[in-house]
Amino acid sequence: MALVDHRPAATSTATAVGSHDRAPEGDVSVPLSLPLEAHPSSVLTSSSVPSPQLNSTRANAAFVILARNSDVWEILKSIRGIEDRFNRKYHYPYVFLNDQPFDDDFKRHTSGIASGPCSYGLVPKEQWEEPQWIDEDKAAVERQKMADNKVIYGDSRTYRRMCRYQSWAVFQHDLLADYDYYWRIEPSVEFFCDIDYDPFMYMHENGKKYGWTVSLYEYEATIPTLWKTTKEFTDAHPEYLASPNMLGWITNDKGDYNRCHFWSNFEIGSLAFFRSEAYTKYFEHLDRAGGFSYERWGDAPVHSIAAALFLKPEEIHWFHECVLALSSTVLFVCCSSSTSV
Ligand SMILES: Nc1nc2c(ncn2[C@@H]2O[C@H](COP(=O)(O)OP(=O)(O)O)[C@@H](O)[C@H]2O)c(=O)[nH]1
Ligand SMILES: [Mg+2]
Repeated sequence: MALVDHRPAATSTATAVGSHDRAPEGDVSVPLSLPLEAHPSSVLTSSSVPSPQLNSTRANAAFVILARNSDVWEILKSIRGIEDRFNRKYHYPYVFLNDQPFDDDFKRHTSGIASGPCSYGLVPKEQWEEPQWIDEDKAAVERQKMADNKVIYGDSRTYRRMCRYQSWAVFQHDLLADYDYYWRIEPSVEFFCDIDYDPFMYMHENGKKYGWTVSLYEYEATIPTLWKTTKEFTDAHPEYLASPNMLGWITNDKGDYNRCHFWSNFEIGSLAFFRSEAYTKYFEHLDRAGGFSYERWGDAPVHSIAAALFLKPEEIHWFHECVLALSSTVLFVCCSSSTSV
């Protein structure tokens, strides 16, 4: 059934289109705009919410969502939340990425509730699959060992691919090429309060390069050699270390990684940082070591260690006041409000 947009034309400079269910396959942009009056106003609590001036006061930024077609219902909940709490006032665009082509249902449902333009991209196979130096037999043995030890996602090859992709290649996707900042959204993420300012603009205006809400301890079994491999890199390339940096925040008294990391189900980042020479070379070093396949290195500790080492503390922002995003997972914070971030 064709989806017809009955909403009135936007008064802003954003482009409106009428139907979103005929989008071609592959990388495609589905522009959509939604006038402010089309939204229910019940969740808006602050009278001081700035009126968005589309294309003038917004940052050059987008939400990025890596998802499978089967994630559509959980993704819709997350989009509903971010729209109601924030984006209904700003209409930032969404970039959806998938290792398989998105189906029409996914595109129709997501573009139907997003108030900003939606683009749907395919992850290049060569960026999704393991690099050629990975020994597949060894990787399979290691996955089985983790499965036997009941490590979460321990047996999953696709989860490892996802983590490796989100660690670096996602930032190189063509659909993100023109943006300065991304805000990662995942399935089943809930926003418990209204966000009555623009976090992207906050990042932009205050020179922030990484923003987070919740910090956790990584499962030790998933990263046995991540810190050793990181140290090899920083020993060889001390020139990339920021001064000052947040090494103290991620290490214990013995100088080992304390497994503290920023939860990547919510993160706002500078794309320039994740495309920088320091981060790129760091990722390449990790990738060569094989831990994304032989262990189960997550994108969250990789992003976090990099931010802690290659950024200055003042470039990292804790969105603690209001931008709190949680999933149904039990989470706890491993730093206190006195932390200098
Ligand atoms: N396209 C695609 N997306 C995936 C795949 N596995 C996970 N994702 C996405 O990657 C993100 C992280 O996955 P999730 O299951 O939430 O992992 P968790 O947050 O570590 O529990 C989510 O946005 C998922 O939708 C996959 O095999 N293909
Ligand atoms: Mg998740």
